[in-house]
Amino acid sequence: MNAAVTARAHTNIALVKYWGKANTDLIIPQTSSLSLTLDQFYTETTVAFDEGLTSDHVSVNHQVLTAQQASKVHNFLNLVRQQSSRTSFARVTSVNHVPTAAGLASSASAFAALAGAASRAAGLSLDRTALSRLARRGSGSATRSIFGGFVEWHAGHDDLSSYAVPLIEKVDWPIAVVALILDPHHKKVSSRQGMQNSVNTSPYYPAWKQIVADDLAAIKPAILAQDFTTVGETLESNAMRMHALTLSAWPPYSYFNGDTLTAMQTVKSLRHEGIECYYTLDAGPNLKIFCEATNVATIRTRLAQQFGADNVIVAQPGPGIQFLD
Ligand code: 2P0
Repeated sequence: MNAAVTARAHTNIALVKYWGKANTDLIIPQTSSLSLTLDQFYTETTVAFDEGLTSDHVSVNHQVLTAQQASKVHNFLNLVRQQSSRTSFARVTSVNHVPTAAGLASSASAFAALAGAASRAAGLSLDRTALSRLARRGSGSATRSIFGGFVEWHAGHDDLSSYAVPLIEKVDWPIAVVALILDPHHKKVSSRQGMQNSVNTSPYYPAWKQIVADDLAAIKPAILAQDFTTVGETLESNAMRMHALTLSAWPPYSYFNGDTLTAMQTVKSLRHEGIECYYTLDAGPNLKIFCEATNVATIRTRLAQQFGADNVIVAQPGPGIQFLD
């Protein structure tokens, strides 16, 4: 057996969303996107290639996956084997410190950690750009989780040109993201399926591409200037316009539930009371509320009263991929 390698990667929340592929095999997106890596949600993955195995062996959160459940991981390991001299199967052990498929983008941290651990265990020595490209082949949002802080994924046009770059890795800005878990269960429409449906059937898709270009142009200088209001307004409108692509698709669908709408109203009430904060949502009903650190306690208390303290998690900007040896 070759040496085992363990990598830890954090998840990220997109402030300007990725919602649609131009190339589904290579996972080249229709647009660029921009995210913030979070410290509270991460995946630790250990990979060892082992000549003694007769198939890839994958466990997630201490449960062994069936061949069907592990097919994405197996396909990903095939890519790593193609890029390296390894031919043997691998043992993969992964633990998510994030509510799986709760719309907290666990595939981002999972494939970023897998890209790091598998490539190193296979004897490859990839720089972070190459790691970002490799992670992209597992899941689009994983492209960005190689880096910490504010990260932009340049859409590019092929495998070589589509990767993430950090905008600010060490965030010296007292901000936080309050995650509100409204439903921890698996989503009914996967992101992969949902975004493809939007690309293929939403008449608003061309407008979305222009919105993303405009929002990126607005949010990048605002982040650099620590202009909280512009960042907040941009991320909230971007999220709602992404979700408009689900309602305008055919057949239409939505990731919102009733509590999602109630929680949006709470954020608006807080703003009305002078507590400036903004929400975003991914492919699930849970809100992530972007706020200044000085307002975290007030927001947390309000959400805990309404939705239960266990459902409120406060995150700060987090780091890029780390190797644990
Ligand atoms: C994002 N999401 O930018 C967007 C916003 C969800 C909403 O990327 O098919 O799991 O593996 O590339 O990355 C979630 O989709 O999809 C996602 P695939 P992924 O974070």
